[in-house]
Amino acid sequence: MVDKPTSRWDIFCRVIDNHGDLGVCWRLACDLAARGRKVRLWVDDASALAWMAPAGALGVSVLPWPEAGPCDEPFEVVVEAFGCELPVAVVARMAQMEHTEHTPVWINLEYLSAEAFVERCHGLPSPQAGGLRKWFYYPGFTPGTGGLIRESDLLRRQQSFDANAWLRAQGVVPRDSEHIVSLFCYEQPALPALLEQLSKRPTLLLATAGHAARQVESLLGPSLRRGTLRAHLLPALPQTGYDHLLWSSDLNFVRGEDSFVRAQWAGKPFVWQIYPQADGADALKLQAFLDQFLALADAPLASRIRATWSAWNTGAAAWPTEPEDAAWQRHCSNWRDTLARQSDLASQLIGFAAQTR
Ligand code: TRH
Repeated sequence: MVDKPTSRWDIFCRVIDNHGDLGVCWRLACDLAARGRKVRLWVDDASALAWMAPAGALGVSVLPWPEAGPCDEPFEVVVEAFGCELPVAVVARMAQMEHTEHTPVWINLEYLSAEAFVERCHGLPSPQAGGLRKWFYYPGFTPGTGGLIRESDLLRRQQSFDANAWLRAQGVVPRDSEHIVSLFCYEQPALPALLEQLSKRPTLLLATAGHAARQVESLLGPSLRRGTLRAHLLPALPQTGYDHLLWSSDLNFVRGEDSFVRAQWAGKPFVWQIYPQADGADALKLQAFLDQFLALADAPLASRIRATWSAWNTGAAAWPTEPEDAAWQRHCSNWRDTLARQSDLASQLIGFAAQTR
């Protein structure tokens, strides 16, 4: 049974660039809806949902960003994603509702990071004009944070997933000895070095639509082959299909925020291209994650992974790790199991909102 005070949620999302802002908000909206909540997702550019979520989701309505003028009555919980700044009318309406039984809980859902400030700032209130309070909510990798999006049936679906059948349905037939590598990246100066290394072993490279497919095609030419490497260019997949791609691959190259998290749930070796930031903040964020992720790894494995991730994020020509590294595989599956023992983001948000109201 759904507890009444948190049964209806508004999520506000502005698309800054790429697909992560909407990708995270969509997954969260679906996960809340699957737990019996009614969700309105307000977004300034919903166009990517045409391929990311063509079937929509029961319990989630997607609405255009409310421009100036009177607004709909806010729901019990209002999530401002990534500090996107709520429409003025929504804040004004919430201020009018202040000190009534209908006052919404206003939560600012922050970007994911493993940096130390996350545990310090998670769940802190921030007083706003009009007597309102906004709560800072940080996803993260430790019990002292808001956790990660993990649908209740995610790991069960993963266990019964038939990778070969899914690949065949995409028109992809791997050969017996081939390693399957998925590629989702930004502009990537280290790609030539990676392709060179992959061309020395039987590899099937599945390049996602956009930057990855374009760069692979331009480096390999129309044959999409080099040595024992062959590539396949994928269309833009629905989010569920992208998860299936991660589960079907032996090694996943991911980027941004949402694909990075989903690769961790896949439990397979992954390499993260961090979203580049002008002030060097990306390097700190990358190191903070590696420190947590590798805390229990043995020293030789940790240094191989650090070197590989560093090459991928700095465009270095060297390519230190072998895709078939068994210790790397074990480490990623143990990491997934550790994360799965923590409470997920939607459950924690629901608990937090109920407690705060
Ligand atoms: O697209 P990203 O780089 O997104 C972001 C944004 O740039 C954002 O502004 C920034 O702040 C953030 O990174 C850190 O990468 P991300 O987060 O992995 O989002 C991609 C989404 O697209 C994710 O939900 C998975 C989805 N996707 C599909 O649904 N189908 C596909 O075929 C692919 C390749 C991705």
